[in-house]
Amino acid sequence: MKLILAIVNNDDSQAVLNTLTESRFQVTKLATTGGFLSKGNTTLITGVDDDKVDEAIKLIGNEAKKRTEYTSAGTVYESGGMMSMPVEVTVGGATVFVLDVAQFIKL
Ligand code: 2BA
Repeated sequence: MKLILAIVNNDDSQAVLNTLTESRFQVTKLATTGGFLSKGNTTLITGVDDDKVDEAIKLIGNEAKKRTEYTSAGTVYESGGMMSMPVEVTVGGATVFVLDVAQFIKL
């Protein structure tokens, strides 16, 4: 058995949770914070049989793809006024750890 820890963007977490549970994976969702940006993210914990690891990772990747979005965070001074400039940002993606499970016990 393996334990998968998947750290995903908050915006993707519900879709990842849904696809995993629809495929009968059992999942625990933790509200976490990235150490570098100090922004909220979501860590999903799922215990899976060894032969299901690839399927789980594929499902996570399908719903937490890296993609480009535009935000109006930047402003420039132009033609006598402040103009909002679209800034390209990469969002999504997943950081996935796969750990060996020594014991799995439900009491
Ligand atoms: P990612 O590498 O995609 O990481 C996204 C989030 O995944 C991280 O959020 C952190 O919560 C988790 N994570 C990634 N690698 C990890 C690891 N080896 N162990 C434990 N947790 C891990 P943040 O820490 O807020 O980082 C956000 C993004 O900032 C990272 O995206 C990376 O592109 C960049 N970054 C992180 N640490 C950096 C550093 N020391 N120097 C430069 N850039 C950094």
